[in-house]
Amino acid sequence: MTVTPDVASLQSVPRGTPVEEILEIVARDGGVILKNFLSKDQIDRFNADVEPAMQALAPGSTHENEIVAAFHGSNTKRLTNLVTLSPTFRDEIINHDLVHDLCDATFLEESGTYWMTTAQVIEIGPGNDAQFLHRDLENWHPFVGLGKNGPEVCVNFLIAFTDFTEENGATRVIPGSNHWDDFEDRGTPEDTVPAVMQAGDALFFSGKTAHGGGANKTADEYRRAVAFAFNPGFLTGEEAYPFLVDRDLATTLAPRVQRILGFRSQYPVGSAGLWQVDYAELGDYLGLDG
Ligand SMILES: O=C(O)CCC(=O)C(=O)O
Ligand SMILES: [Fe+2]
Repeated sequence: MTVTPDVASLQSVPRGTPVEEILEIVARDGGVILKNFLSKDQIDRFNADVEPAMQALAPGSTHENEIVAAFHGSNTKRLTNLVTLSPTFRDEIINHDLVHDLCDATFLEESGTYWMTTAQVIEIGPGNDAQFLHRDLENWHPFVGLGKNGPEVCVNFLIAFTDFTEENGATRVIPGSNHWDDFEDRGTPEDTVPAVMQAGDALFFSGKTAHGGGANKTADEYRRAVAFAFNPGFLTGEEAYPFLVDRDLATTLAPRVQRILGFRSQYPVGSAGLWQVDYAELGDYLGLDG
């Protein structure tokens, strides 16, 4: 059963809002807009970092499965391996205090340590249809059945790297859908509200919240986001970063960044540790400091 949205639009919070307050809003509505999550300078530098790779990338999906290809978008570019491509990403964005504070508060007590499952540019071009509505926890299907009472298995920081308008494909969100009784129900476009944002703002939302990329109805505007998402340590991520990021490069990163990329071990609650070498810390095996 689909219900009308609990709130008419997503709440926005200014920089400096306490983590507990942010998480209260997310627990209630399913998501929140973090104003000025990145500075104008960070936006400009990141966009410059990825520009050559974005230019070289063709829009549309290479996936054979029609449903997956539609999900990826006909005139959408998706760029991964941002740790390698962007110094701004690897030195600043991925080491952002608010990201780590929110992930600590979300995951540590319930599940243990956490790691990054994806960081990808999603650039929606003119004429691209709306993405079908979904919940990000659908990637780990048993959690659909566990529904609203299941553990948090994914949180996403969807960062705006251009302004997001209703016309250019702002992400559509169903506030309150994190509380629905049946997570097989993804809702309808009429239930959604647009996450209108300025470049530098981020939509922080739960894996339990129904959402999807909006249609780009403009003639010539490109809507650029980075979806930057986390799993608890009991889940293994979508992208095999230890095989994408060079080991020498990894040694230059902050320890917590090394951990969320898989260069250090995971410690889920109830476990003596996973992602280890001979039952010992992977970071030790790799000779990392700290
Ligand atoms: O591009 C967007 O606005 C949302 C994309 C998304 O939800 C996804 O790919 O999982
Ligand atoms: Fe999504």
